[in-house]
Amino acid sequence: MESEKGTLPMNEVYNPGMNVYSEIYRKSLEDPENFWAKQAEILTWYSKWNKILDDSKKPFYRWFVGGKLNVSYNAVDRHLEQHRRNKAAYIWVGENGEEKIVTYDGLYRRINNLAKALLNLGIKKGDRIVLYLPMIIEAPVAMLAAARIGAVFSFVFAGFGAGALAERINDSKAVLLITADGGFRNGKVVELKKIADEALEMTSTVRNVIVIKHARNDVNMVEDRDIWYHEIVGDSHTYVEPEHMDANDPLFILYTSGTTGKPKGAVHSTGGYSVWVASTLKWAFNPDEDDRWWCAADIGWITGHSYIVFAPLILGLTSIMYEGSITYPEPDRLWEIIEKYRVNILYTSPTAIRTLMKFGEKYPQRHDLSTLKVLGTVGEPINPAAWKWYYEIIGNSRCPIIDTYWQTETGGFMIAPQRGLGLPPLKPGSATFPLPGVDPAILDDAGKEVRTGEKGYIVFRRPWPGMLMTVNNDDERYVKTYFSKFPGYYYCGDYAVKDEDGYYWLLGRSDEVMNVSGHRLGTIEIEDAIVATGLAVEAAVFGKPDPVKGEAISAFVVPKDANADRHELISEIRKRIRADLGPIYVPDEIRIVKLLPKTRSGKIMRRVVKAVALNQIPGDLTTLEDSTSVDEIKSAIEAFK
Ligand code: 6R9
Repeated sequence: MESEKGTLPMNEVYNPGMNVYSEIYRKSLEDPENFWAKQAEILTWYSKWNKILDDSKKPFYRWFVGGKLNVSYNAVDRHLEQHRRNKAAYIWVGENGEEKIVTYDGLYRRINNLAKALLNLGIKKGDRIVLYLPMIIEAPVAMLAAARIGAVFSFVFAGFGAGALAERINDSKAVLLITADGGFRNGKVVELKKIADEALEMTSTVRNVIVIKHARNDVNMVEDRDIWYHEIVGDSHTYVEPEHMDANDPLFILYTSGTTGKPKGAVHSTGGYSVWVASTLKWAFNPDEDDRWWCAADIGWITGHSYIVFAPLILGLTSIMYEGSITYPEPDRLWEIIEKYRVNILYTSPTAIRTLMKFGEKYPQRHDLSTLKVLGTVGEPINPAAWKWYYEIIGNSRCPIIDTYWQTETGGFMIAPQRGLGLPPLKPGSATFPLPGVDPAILDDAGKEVRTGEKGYIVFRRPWPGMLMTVNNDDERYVKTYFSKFPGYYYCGDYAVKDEDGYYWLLGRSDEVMNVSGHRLGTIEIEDAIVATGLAVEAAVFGKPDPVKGEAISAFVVPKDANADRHELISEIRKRIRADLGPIYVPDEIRIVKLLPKTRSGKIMRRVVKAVALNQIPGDLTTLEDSTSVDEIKSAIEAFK
């Protein structure tokens, strides 16, 4: 491992205070009750819990049982009394350079106004609300207004298509949708309301749609259903008393891809989740009161939920929020924003770094990046070349890189260097050590721990406060997905290895899930969508290694009409996937074949398609039904050479 990846000389960022980490980590495992009781003071509670962890219904763990709190109170109200009333909560930057500064007081007023409007629309505690929004201030406002009145929100990333949105509305049985006329991306308007209208044709639970005027594109307002945001939220000084929520009331549902065609709705709790995200941000990045924190993710993903909205607001920080592409109008957008707003901490993804690296050093060199003191990454393992560029060119060899390994389901960071507890010497590509309370192990197929340096499946041996409570409407799937491969242990679906110094290296997914530009996409979801176009009888989708995206989507498709024009067919499939699932799901390559390799029981052997397509040895073929299918894949590849 060492010789392969190497350890950079890190004296600048090596903090021998690692013994602080070791001590706290040890306490967190030896005496979790006291540890979490103390840690939970990071929040303000209306009333304290009577039990830290209830594990009587494993694996449905419940944290801070009986505790009462409100997340919107914790994220905003309490800061007004703590001298943060006029502190910026968000510095918002639009793609066209427009800027807006929203103070904690401004956020407070917006949240109360919307909360009132929601109550007026008859939204009650426990109701489900879907948010389909671009990166605008109203996004955190809507999340916190929902939390204030106890409604459970589900955010759908604005890059998703109508089919994906409809599926999430249906699964969550949402009664209200909040969207915008449009959002900006690469200088163009994405017509969100139009997509939402299409989705609503496929759903029946939504009573009202609140529409935010943002891009000012024309929209169709449906009478008695659609309402303009600005018409229902005046700027009067309303106050809505925050609901006293139970620590185990759900805060939100966020859908994520899994190994079936249907996305899973991870349900996160009010208390445990909030304690976890605020604690992990502090431990890993240790931001100062006056730091400007920039998590450059989209709010529609878990990274944005936890580290653009909940954790930084609970800690009372100032965040940068940017709507738009990182390469628009030029590939120095990120660097320009860092210089202009004197950003201190940047948290982004390896795929973004690789994208910007391609354009060369001249773009970052145009800007003064000297305010940066910490850098972070998330979403996939970071390759040493990208790590080095980020460290040397962006951080000027001064800033530690906090590589955070975690998932939608974990709520917050699980394995990461922890600046707040004493940084270890960093090794490029390793997420280093577990956070307090996180108890990882690496297992082989038989469930036995592998030896140091051996690859296996990473699991967590005990629950942690930020873990999902269940899968929406599907307790069985929760148990099956996370706790059945290795009974009693939380199974992440990733491979990992631990080196001789105890560092964890994450090595990618061990299941049928791809990681495309840091986004988790299910192969089967895309296959289903391809077949649903009616143009194909079957499809096999897999991730093909890609220097920028990590993985690119490759699809082998058996057409319904063998005589159809290939080019037309391919472009029609692309078009329909874009509209149904969204642009991020559109395959990078589609190849037409007559048949696909299958087992005798009829299952498509994706592994064989992938191996043959990548010119690797396909492994065991004894279960293959028709061996000519392998030649088919080979000749489909040949045809494109
Ligand atoms: C936060 C987030 C989760 C999957 C996860 C793993 C991959 C995320 C990583 C990483 C290696 C890191 N992943 N961070 N792999 N090193 N630092 O990305 O959530 O979208 O649910 O994806 O992403 O494969 O299982 P999510």
